[in-house]
Amino acid sequence: MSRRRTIVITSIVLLVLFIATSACGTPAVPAPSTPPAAKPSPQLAVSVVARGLEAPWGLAFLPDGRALMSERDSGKLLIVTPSGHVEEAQRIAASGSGEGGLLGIALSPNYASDGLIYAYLSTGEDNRVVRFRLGEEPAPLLTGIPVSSIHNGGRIAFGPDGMLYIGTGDASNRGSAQDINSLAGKILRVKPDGGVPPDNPFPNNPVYSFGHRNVQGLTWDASGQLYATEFGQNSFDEVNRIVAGGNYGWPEVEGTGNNERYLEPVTTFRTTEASPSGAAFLHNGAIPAWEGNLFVAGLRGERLWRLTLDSHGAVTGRESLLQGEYGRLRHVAQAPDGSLWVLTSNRDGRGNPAAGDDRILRLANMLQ
Ligand SMILES: [Ca+2]
Repeated sequence: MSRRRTIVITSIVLLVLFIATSACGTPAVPAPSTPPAAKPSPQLAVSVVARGLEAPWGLAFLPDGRALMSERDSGKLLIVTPSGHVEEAQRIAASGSGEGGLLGIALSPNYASDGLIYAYLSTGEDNRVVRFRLGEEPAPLLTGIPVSSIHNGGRIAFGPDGMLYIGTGDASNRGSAQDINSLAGKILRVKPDGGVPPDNPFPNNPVYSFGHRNVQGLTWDASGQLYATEFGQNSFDEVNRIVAGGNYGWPEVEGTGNNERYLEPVTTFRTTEASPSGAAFLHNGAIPAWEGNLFVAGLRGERLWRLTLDSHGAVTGRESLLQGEYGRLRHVAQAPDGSLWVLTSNRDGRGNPAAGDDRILRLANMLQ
């Protein structure tokens, strides 16, 4: 082949390639479920606040800076000081098997004056929310949430509106998630006394959103918008932006469904890289580079996800933190000093506990 002929053929090939590329229109964009990597994190200081815990689950900070923490299987309510001293406050009667037990805890927004603690726990008959003061016998606040050995939900948190939000699971009965007359597979919203707020989306019904499989993470951004994490079945875990009365698709849809009847997650993870439990936004935190970011604790994924969001709540970047370093992670919460506390869950029957497990980790800037 002559040199000239080679040049002609090469030119034709390039022309064809140019036309083919132009015909594709805009360049390919990443799928919504795999946003780009977030800007790298600052140098982190990770320290162990406390060790020797057993399947810690819920965490709430007292006004004096100490933390209340629940252990799922022992039913212990522990008090943890910022320096890591751990003391048992009381035991709560819970009788769940498997994923059930003593789960989420929350403090009354008026805790300094009323001293009220809320807890989500499993009994032989149901999952329920109870209320009590330290050292007192818990009284039922909301009962009849379906219970099973799996999918019990369990995270509770007060929203900026002063209402108590409760993440539940489908308790192995998938269809219940679409039934607004069942408390399973929902996010519930009740008044601090357990009553139904008059502005709930369904009259006289604690259901706030539905079509959830198993919600174990609830957190609000700086504008007061609620986000929730949810375990998928085989393929896709979800982070959802929660609106009143919204249907999030389970069991018709897992992950992104492309079905206008259901609200889509803001991001999805493979179940192997997440299995997301607790979640927290960082507000006025101790790590300026992470301000406003959303953190999600992964059990099976054995990592802490960091998500960046734009002003519309769309996920613009993701980063895996602590991946494979501390095993399964159950929960993440912002401490009063602005650092992040992370609970491991290696003694929950599904992990490989290391010496010292379970632990509370503290994440802060290296410079501090
Ligand atoms: Ca969904």
